[in-house]
Amino acid sequence: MMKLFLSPTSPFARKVKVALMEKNLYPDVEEIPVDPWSSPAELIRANPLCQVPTLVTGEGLALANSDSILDWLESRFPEPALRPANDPDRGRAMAIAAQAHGLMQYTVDIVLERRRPASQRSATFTDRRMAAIGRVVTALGDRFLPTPGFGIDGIGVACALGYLDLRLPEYPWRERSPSLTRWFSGVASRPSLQASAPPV
Ligand SMILES: N[C@@H](CCC(=O)N[C@@H](CS)C(=O)NCC(=O)O)C(=O)O
Repeated sequence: MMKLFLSPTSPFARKVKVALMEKNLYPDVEEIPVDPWSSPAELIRANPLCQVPTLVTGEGLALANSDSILDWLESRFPEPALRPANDPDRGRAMAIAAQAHGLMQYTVDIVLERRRPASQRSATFTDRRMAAIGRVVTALGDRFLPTPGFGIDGIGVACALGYLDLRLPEYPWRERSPSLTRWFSGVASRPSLQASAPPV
């Protein structure tokens, strides 16, 4: 039995949950919902970084960092594969997944910045992050549209866009990219995305 520390709004944790579901492994996973910001002892014991997601394997190994967890899952449970077997498709999927990961991280950065007292906020930092978010959304639609099927690239992009909708609902990313909008609508009904959707 694996254990997954997660919080309902974390896009990184959602990525791991979706991957576990797409690999049909979720019946073997015990969910441990935590708020990492309250520094729960159980999470710190497993992962000194005190972050979600943290996956504790059946052997008791605690893995942090969503991409490391996906790497481990892919080597431990290769089927169904979430990565193309060979280049150039494999490289392309990883390139898209990396953009999606950055999109999540930059959106989280803005959320954290907004939580700071007004006197400590940096408009320069927020503007820099917003500009990059805009570029990534455009690039995902123009040249980095996830490949058919729903592997690490699609999972990452869907979780990143879902998190944009949750945290920056005023940001009109759909206007920037009709092709990305169409792709997102096409995958939205997948059971893994439905079951992991953040609370509204
Ligand atoms: N690089 C990590 C980022 C994980 C992360 O930032 N998780 C956030 C929740 S969205 C967290 O646990 N934050 C608590 C903290 O940083 O103290 C990953 O890909 O898993």
